[in-house]
Amino acid sequence: GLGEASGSNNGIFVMGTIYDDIHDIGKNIVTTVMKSNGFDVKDLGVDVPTSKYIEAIKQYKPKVIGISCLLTTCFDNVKQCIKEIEDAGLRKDLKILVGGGPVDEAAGKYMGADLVCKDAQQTVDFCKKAMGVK
Ligand code: B12
Repeated sequence: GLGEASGSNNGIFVMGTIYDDIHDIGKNIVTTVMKSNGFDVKDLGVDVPTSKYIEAIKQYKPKVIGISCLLTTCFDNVKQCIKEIEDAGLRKDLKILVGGGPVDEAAGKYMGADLVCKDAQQTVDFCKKAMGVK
């Protein structure tokens, strides 16, 4: 597929949908487009607990991770997840992207994210810059 054609040497991107949320269509689109642009995407799936993000950050040492959230009732979960990543001392060299239909700038700020991405291309553009891809 496209993924193989362009290789996956652009860097690691960890992606998942926040706990209590099982929406995955947007996450899967972003994952597919990131892979086709040469990123090594570690897709943690849906309903992802904070502990799983923390494990993945320790294991893969990504420069960027993504958290998808389609439910306003889960905004606090994302906020808590980001706080725990920070408390674990893992935020220093890490950018955290959030996205999903109801996530606007204000929500992203509330959650403590670095950037709200409205679509997959914005994710690609940000990650290319963050990971120094020419
Ligand atoms: C499809 C859908 C479902 C499907 C999900 C199927 C699946 N496999 O994902 C099903 C039927 C299972 C479902 C269930 C529920 N849903 Co629903 N669902 C939707 C719906 C119609 C579309 C979502 C979608 O897939 N959009 C298409 C994708 C491509 O768009 P996207 O997710 O926004 O992703 C794009 C960008 O946002 C961005 N992006 C997304 N995530 C990320 C992450 C990162 C890191 C980055 C960089 C970018 C990024 O890139 C993507 C590509 O462009 C929305 C309504 C809507 N219009 O959004 C409601 C909606 C999200 N659901 C809603 C609700 C309430 C529920 C339920 C609670 C319903 C119920 N009572 O059971 C359950 C919750 C289940 C759960 N625990 O999660 C509400 C949420 C309201 C709110 N205030 O939060 C919505 C808004 C509908 C509504 N208007 O009421 N749902």
